[in-house]
Amino acid sequence: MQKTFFGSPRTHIIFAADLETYDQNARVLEQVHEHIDVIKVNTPLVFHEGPSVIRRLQETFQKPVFADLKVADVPHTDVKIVRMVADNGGAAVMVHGFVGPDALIDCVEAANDEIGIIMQLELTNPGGKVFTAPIANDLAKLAADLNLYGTQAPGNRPDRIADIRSIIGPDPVIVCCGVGAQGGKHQSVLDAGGTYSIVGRAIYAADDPVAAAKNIRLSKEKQPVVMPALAHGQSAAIGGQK
Ligand code: O7E
Repeated sequence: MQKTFFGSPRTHIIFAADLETYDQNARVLEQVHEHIDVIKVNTPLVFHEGPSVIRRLQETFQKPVFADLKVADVPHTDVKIVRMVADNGGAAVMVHGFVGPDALIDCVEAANDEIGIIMQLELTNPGGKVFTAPIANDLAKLAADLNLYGTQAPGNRPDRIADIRSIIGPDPVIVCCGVGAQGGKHQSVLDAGGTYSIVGRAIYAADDPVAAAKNIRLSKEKQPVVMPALAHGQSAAIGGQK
């Protein structure tokens, strides 16, 4: 059984801390931290602030930090990045599945059960359908065979989340980017078997980031209200999926 590097999901939201500096991201996180489970950092922020930004965010906001560094190199380079994340307080690191089994096995070994390895499968941009989508199911099988902590899936293509869940089984986490600005919906992600929605611009670029985060979070808690006593036994739902 895998460790739960992200803890138990509560809001099922990962905040993509994609603003340029620590301070800019911290200002948003101070407002929205109670509505998110995990903080994701990517390469531009780590270049700007250095890898210590991972521990700084983790300690300040008491949330696991997921280093989305999209590791995509030969094994002896990949493992250095994995160790850099582990040694700087990260909870998980993103590795491209196309690096192949040898590189992934070395990454798992380097992670030493201190951090989770999450495999990138299928990019959410339209061009992601050209080269990454055709290999994504095979990569998902490999992720399952290697017992990785989880995989990515495109949050703006719920049918693909369902495909990937059926391949990897119930236990690994599935982190689904593309929710909000790229068209995906939190409720659809969870209905399709995703564990987390990754949300960036729909929160940090909103006029009111708190209201935005709250709305996304609550969208999964809204149950359809069934109207009683409609004619001919029909029913109608109000609310439900946003
Ligand atoms: O569209 P936004 O603003 O919500 O940001 C989306 C974030 O998800 C951003 O950090 C981007 O780098 C990331 N992402 C994608 O948008 N598409 C992908 O295919 C993969 C990721 C990603 O997060 O990969 C790791 C799970």
